[in-house]
Amino acid sequence: MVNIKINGMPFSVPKDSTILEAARYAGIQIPTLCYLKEINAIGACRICVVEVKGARSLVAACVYPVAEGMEIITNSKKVQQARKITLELILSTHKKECLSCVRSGNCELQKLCHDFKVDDEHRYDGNNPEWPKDDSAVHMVRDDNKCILCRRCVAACAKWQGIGVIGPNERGFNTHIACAFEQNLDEVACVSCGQCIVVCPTGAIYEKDQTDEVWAALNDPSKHVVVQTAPSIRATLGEAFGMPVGTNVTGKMVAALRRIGFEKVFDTDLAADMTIVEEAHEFVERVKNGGVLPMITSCSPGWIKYCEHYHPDMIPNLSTCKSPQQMFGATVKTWYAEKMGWDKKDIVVVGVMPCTAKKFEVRRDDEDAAGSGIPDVDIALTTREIARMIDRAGIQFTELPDEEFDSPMGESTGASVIFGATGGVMEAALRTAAEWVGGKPLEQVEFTDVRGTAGVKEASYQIGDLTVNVAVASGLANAKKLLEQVKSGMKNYHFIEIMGCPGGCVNGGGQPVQPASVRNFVDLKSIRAKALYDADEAKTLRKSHENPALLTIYKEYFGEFGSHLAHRILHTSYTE
Ligand code: HC1
Repeated sequence: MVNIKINGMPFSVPKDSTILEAARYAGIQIPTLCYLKEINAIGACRICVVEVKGARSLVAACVYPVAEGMEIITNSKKVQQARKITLELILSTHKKECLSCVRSGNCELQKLCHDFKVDDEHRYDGNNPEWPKDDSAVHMVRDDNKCILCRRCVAACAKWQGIGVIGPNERGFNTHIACAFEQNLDEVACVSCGQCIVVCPTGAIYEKDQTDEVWAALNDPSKHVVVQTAPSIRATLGEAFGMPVGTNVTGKMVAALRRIGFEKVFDTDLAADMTIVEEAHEFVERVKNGGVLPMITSCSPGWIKYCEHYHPDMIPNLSTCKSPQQMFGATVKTWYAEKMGWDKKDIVVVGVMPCTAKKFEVRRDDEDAAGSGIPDVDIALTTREIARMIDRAGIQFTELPDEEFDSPMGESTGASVIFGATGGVMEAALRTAAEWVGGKPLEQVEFTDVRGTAGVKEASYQIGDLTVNVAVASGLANAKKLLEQVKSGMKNYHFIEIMGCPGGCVNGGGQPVQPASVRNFVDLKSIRAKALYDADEAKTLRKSHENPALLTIYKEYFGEFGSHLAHRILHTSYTE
């Protein structure tokens, strides 16, 4: 520990802290813009400047380390003036469309301008380049006219995901963030994960909004509009309405969707249970018949795109199971359509997903089980988009009663709800595989070694006669490390779970945006995941193969797990 003074008050703080961290220990928040914990400590934006006694000029708190006896002033007139001028300079190149901007009310630049009383937005206006919007990708739009060059998106893409398809192009006033050689995003190997969106402090990057398409379907009396919600949405949607991180809002979410006007409010969790029975069946078959191992999970579309682009040699290792989102849509447009006497052409399936890559997934080839080019899922919305729909409908989310999903496709087990956290798919699959192979009920359903937010986890379990080696990775930079170890023969696994986003879907690119002031100091991934593990524990049924609705669907339609029909409707293929 070292002894320092902040604003004249003595504090003892860990010796390796930066001034930013030390101030936080002392209960003082220093504003930031470019800083992102662990991946973007570059001291570039100068918003976090503070005075240090004896230093020749103001220093950037995010990179400046504390030292014994240091005296720091975080809010002097000089500091406040410097921050205000910096904000005015940032505004001079910022497209000020604040009334209609998708981030209005949740923009870090807007909040700082308010806090520092920037009352002349045009003080330093001059001639600026105009950048064309890049809306070439299926999932997102980049508007460099709102970019403040903080480089958080560049760091997220390169360091969390190990991809690096964006970076600064040109110099000086012409500096802008784009793909190499000014290619459009749809021309490079972007995997659509959306991690760049959730770290952007302004409205420079955002998902392609499809809410108008959903409103149009809801207003069309010839359509049956069915909504499904991914496992993690219940643990995050409340944040969009000011509720604490980690609040489980399942009941209010269902109530809100019903009030928006969806004819059926169903749960993707049912299809997560279906994924598990199909995947566990596929795994057991591969082990018995000498199939390709390790088998790797296939429900994260960002991971699938990454595998196809960057590791096509591993495609035979991918499970052929469609993701739960797609299995759900395929089942609605086959079994459920028949049961309800609905024409599959009149059904609109909307997914509410934590993930921007799901917008890409719905358009993949081979995701049209009902045939005639009818997609399994019509529209994938992010958590943020459904929150905007709830707002537009005037629904008072926090005041809603708790309601239940519709039957039968709202029934699920604890195994499915943990899909939203890294390790959850593996744990769910192990619960089923262990029971099938062991031939007797599992006493202990928790596989805790695969829980937690570490980027890579591994464990070995005795299942029947086989010691099954498993690994779990989240975030594609971690996935890359793991795959390299597998390819080199350094590691020998039977089953691997990979999720594209660090921490899994709870931290997906479609989740509510938390500002850096929260993101840098609160472990969003763990707190959101805890809500899912608590939901699992509260369930009576915790193994996918015990889901009664699933058993009915197989009895009435698919037959055995892994049957020919199940393969045709619920499995998919990949392209190099
Ligand atoms: Fe996920 Fe999945 S868990 S991919 O992580 O398998 O997006 O939440 O919906 O499809 O069920 C995401 C989450 C989600 C699918 C499921």
